[in-house]
Amino acid sequence: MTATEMSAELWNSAARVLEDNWAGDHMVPSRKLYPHQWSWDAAFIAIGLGYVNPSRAWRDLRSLFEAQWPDGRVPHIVFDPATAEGDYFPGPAVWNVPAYGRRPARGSTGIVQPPMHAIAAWEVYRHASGHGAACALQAHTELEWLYPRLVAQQEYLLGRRDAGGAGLAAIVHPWEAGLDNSPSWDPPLANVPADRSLLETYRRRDLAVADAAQRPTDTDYARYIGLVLNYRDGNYSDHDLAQRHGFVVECPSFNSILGAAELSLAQIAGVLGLGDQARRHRDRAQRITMAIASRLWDPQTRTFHARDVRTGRLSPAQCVSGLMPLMLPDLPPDQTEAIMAEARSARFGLPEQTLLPVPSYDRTAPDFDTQRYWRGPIWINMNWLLRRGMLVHGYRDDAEDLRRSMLRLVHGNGHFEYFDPKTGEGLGAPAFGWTAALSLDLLADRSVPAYARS
Ligand code: 9WN
Repeated sequence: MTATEMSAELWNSAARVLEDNWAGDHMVPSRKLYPHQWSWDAAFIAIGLGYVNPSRAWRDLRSLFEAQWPDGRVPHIVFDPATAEGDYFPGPAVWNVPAYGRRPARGSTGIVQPPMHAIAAWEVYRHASGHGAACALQAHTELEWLYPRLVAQQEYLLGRRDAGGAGLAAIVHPWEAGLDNSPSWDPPLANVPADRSLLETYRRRDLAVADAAQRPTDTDYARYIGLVLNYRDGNYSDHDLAQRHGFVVECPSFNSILGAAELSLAQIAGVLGLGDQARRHRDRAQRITMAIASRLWDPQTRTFHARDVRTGRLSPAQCVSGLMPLMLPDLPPDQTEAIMAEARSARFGLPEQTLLPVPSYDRTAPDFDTQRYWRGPIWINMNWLLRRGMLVHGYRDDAEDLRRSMLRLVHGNGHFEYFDPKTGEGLGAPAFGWTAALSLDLLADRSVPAYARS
């Protein structure tokens, strides 16, 4: 098969996944496992929809931000009222979110996910002119609608969630990172009681539709539910988090996205004619970068780690999240080079050595697991962000190798949620939205992010 035929085949299959996962006014990540709208999935998916159906990209982002809380938080799941409680766990009744704004009660969860949306909105806007004048005009109008909401989202995270007081956002649940059972969370989670009787009251649904070996253990799940109940029972308040809540962590991936979002907001403010705001966003991005560089960096391992705000300790695990600060153009050169060295090391082995994209966890760690979720498997969104960082810092050859290895992987194995880091076999949910969406972007877009270093 020629490269052109491969690209056409992949393009068509990806577009089909997005078509099939459209649910009227929003996208679902996967019909099989995730029947509602997820926050950072919507952002990654919008980037792909921007090529095949920009109106849906904007509609999906609107659906998500229509569920934004008055305090600025954007919920990690917006529940589809047409989906039964039993079709996803923990569903609306467990979260029991009160009515807010004009939203009915139980319409969403009360936690967040990484703020990828400004990055997505800017990407969709950037590609809109390719679809003609009407699309370009629509993109401008949508940016005007989204901009204040995106700013409120950042202000929530940088305000109420700055539990460590150093200018970074803390997450209160592993699900907030989107890297659900990454080994980064093991030490902070060890202090959270694992009450397994909770799994008798509340039954897991994921194991009915996915292989248990590829999902979190019951012990971890009991902790996840305990954390949800604690945050819920405190009315989702962020007051005194470090004292009142068992899991309060600064994640390098979450905060790198937070910083990169400020740079996309600067671009958006620019096209909306808000020059002063653009400068504010760039300043904020720089402050977030400096806070990551000083607080989450371990000079011993020469990579970035999650910090437990309650104990002040860095998590020892070397995870793909540690590579994410590469997205930030003002990262000190020494740290930039260290990330590239880490990505090329036996731990992550860029395609040059393995022909595969980077795994979610250190390949050499004794507990590296080729099947279980975020404890080894390859995820396309993480690799897409890593490639973006490479382009930001001018590592064009590595970025191109990574792009090709992602496309090869998805073309050969399908639009799966994640992939075995040794064989490339597809794992988790099939017909997964962001794998398809980002494949479209990788096929179409070889350009450098607008704020890349020259
Ligand atoms: C919990 C939807 C989400 C992704 C996360 C991924 C997984 C959910 C789950 O699926 O998490 O939010 O039930 O395991 O880890 O990144 O957004 O695709």
